[in-house]
Amino acid sequence: MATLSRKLFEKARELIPGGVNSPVRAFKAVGGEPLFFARGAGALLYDVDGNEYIDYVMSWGPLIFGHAQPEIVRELQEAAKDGTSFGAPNPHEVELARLVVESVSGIEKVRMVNSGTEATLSALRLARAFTGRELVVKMEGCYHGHVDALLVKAGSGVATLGIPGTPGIPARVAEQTLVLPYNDLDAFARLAKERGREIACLIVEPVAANMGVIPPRRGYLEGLREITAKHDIVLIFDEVITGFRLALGGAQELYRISPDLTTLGKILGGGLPIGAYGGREEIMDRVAPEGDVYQAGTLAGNPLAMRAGIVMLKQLRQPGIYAKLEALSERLARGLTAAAEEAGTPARLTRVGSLMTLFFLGADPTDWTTAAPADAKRFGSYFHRMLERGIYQAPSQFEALFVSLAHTEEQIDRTIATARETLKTMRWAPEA
Ligand code: HOZ
Repeated sequence: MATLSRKLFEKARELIPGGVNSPVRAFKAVGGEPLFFARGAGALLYDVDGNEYIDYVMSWGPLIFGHAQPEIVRELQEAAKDGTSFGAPNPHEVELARLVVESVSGIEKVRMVNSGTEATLSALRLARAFTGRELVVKMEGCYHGHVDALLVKAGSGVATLGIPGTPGIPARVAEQTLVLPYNDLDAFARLAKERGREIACLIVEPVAANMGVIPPRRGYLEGLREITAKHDIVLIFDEVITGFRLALGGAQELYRISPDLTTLGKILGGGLPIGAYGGREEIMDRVAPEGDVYQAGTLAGNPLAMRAGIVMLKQLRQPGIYAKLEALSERLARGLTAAAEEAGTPARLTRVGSLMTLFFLGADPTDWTTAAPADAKRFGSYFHRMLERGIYQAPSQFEALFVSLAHTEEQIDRTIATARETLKTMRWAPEA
């Protein structure tokens, strides 16, 4: 029963557009009403009515050690005693910057901001200033925050809710963005040949995770690196989701590719609002006050987010962390795949590390065109049946499942058993 959630949602709708502060949360794509949560502990979430869920959203990625991790909570309590924001330099910024530069190979200098959206919009401005060019290339179905120039054919909520284009974005801005299919290297090679001299940057999620998880084809990222270098186009990896998740050094470590700029967020802040962009020194030195590209923020580098981030990144350096995450993720992926097979459900599980999506599709998706036909209605009934049985997933077919280090094997096995039971029921009642 979700009595209190229902009451809160009613009230929220009177006060907040759609009752939520970020669209996908409203459950519009799966039907029904969102749950309101009271607290989290480890891999578990508790709603305001006292129901318990195994959580695979994990705040959309930041909580790689689970909810309310004691080390982070302790650090935040200490940090708060010293003041929450100075609007002036503090030593923790330097320490977090050091950890980022040491961890991420493509980053020689880094600037902290407050969200992934801020990071991508700043990276775009910087790339345009650095190259003196205006065009931006992005991939259909990739999501880079709600930046005007990057909402064109975007993933995440835009794909989930089927919003064709957002009013309020001037046509002249949208025209500066060229959109290509993800994983189609030839399309980019052709475009670069024709218009390379006009293109400032190419921004891509190295592993697409906002149209569901779609791994890069072999050679795709290498090809992007080669072609962008040839045409002096700034290559931006949006690692807001993949950063510190797929490896300490993110997707660029996993695939051994050094982009010119990288955007970060999520895990970097240990669960507090944060973003960052960084890259080659030559480019980053154009940022004010060293250079002429303006970008600023009162809460940027605030000690709470910095200190939580430092604790997070230091823990991620411990040996065996990523192997453990991989083992848990592999266990879940294998179990879900088997559950779908047993039930005769046409489904495909895509995965890179601890990011995965169970697509209700007959073939592996490789881009938005092949992901979009996934049976979102079937996903909606799967989602609700899992939820009733205590499993909380993103309320959209086109988002990732996030596995954390707080998930236990027992919780993963319980999730698989629940999926098996759920998918079997769905087989007997196809579209209930
Ligand atoms: N854009 C996020 C999913 N890719 C959703 C953010 C939220 O609702 O918190």
